[in-house]
Amino acid sequence: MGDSSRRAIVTGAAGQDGSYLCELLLEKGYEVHGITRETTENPKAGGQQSAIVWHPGGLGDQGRLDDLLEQVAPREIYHLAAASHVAKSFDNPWAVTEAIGGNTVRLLEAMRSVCPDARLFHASSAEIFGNPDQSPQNENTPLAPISPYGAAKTFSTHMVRIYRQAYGLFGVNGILYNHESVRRGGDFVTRKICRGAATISLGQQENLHLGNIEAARDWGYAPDYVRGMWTSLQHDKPMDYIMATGRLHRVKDVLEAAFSLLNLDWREHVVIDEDLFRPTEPTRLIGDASRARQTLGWQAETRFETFIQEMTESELEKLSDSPNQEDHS
Ligand code: GDR
Repeated sequence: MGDSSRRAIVTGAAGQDGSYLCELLLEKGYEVHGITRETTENPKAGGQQSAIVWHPGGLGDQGRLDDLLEQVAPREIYHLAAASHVAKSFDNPWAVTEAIGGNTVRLLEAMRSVCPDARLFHASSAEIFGNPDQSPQNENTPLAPISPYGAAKTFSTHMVRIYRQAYGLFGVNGILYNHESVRRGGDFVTRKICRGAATISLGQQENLHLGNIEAARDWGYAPDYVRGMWTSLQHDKPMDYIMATGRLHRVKDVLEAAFSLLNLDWREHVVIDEDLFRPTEPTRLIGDASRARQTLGWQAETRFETFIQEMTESELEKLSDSPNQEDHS
């Protein structure tokens, strides 16, 4: 194997963030090992997937994970694998707790026993916050999750902090606010809206069913955030960082941006579906990324309107190329 200072493991490598991050690391000359849930040797990923050394089978087995870390001896580990749907975590809380909390602990344990000098980036989430009186949030805002997903991410975030304090591991929590792209899974609201607008504009669909369109989020662009992940592990001290734009948009703003690009009025097509509302959801999730800006020189650069346009145009192009294509993301 090559130079160990440029060897990285990425969990969740086939997902939106994983695929962008693997591409960034390959560009920087890393030897990249990707762990995926899939059990085949050829999982789906964007870009240069043939250059990645794939390790299918997930993070569920401590012995296997210890062996893998020993064999690869990475300098950097990016832990992006998670059950990422907040709404679904209400339906399946135990599976989400295990997939988020259990996997993080197994990874920390493997690091502690096999490669204690490696550096870990853990993809934490804005969903660890939930008190509307504490907004915008920074790294010192008390954690107050209000979804099973958020509670599991809170647990994982604390475990990274505990391993940093107790064992001196180099563990970074990137507290990531929503971040989108053309590779976003089809169940997340931005991609669902951009795809819906494109489908309606081609006359292939009449309506789009949505939940709470008054909800607001701090939406950024995924490639900006993976740049932040890498940068956070190059700093000499491990810390937690908020990664966010600091700007709030409503779901309605996504609708306005995507539909107006296609000369459509979203009000004529959106059907509000009570079943898509969540039992609870945070209301004022706005990230203050001052620490990342001052310490790492990182900031979210891509504007909301720019990536919503890119996503909408990409959906239109995909549908025009292959009108009956299914969304398997
Ligand atoms: P979120 O993203 O839950 O914030 O988690 P999502 O895109 O699912 O929801 C954003 C907002 O849109 C509202 N909404 C709908 N959401 C979905 N998915 N489908 C709908 O039909 C719909 N209608 C309205 C939601 O109520 C919500 O307010 C994302 C994920 O990437 C997490 O993994 C990550 O940790 C957080 O962002 C930060």
